[in-house]
Amino acid sequence: MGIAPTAHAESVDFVMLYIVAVSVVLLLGITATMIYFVFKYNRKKGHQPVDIHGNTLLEVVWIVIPTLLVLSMFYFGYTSFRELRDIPENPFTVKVTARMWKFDFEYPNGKKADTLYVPINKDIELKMESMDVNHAFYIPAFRIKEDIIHGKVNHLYFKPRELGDYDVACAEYCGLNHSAMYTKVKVLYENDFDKWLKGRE
Ligand SMILES: [Cu+2]
Repeated sequence: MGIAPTAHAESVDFVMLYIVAVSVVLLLGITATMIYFVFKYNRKKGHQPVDIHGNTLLEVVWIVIPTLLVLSMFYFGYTSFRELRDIPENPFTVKVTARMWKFDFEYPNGKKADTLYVPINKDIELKMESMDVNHAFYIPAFRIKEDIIHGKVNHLYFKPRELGDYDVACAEYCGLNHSAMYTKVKVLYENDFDKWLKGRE
């Protein structure tokens, strides 16, 4: 696995791994304990259940540990969500228009394209509108997705740190050719991007 194409993708992957790791530890721990107890406290061996009601230490442990775990999941999830919502000052803004069944991109100088070209290491803001039904703008490699709702302007923010071509998909069923509603985001060096932006093609 290479380096994640955005810092945000890295934090999303971290939250995912963290939650899966905690879940696996709990699953294995609980299952192992359960199986062990089934054999150890087998009634046929003469064991009688013990009343643990009022055991303060036990109650504190099973309240505090799960609470801390759940709060830590919330903390990591929320901070990586904030990265998407706190758009830095003066981003490079591209207008996105979604319609059945393609995306159009319009740049500040009026240039239009059906592929999203962006410069590397710049804050990119998408201002997204729909001409017809609801769509969703999804860049799986960047771990970002936002609905495009008819009659509303929605925003998406990212900062690419790796050159390359990444898939863009519509992620909201929008009719017959929804499944073909794909394009690319192409991350270029800034001078290549400027050349493209000023050029005719
Ligand atoms: Cu669509």
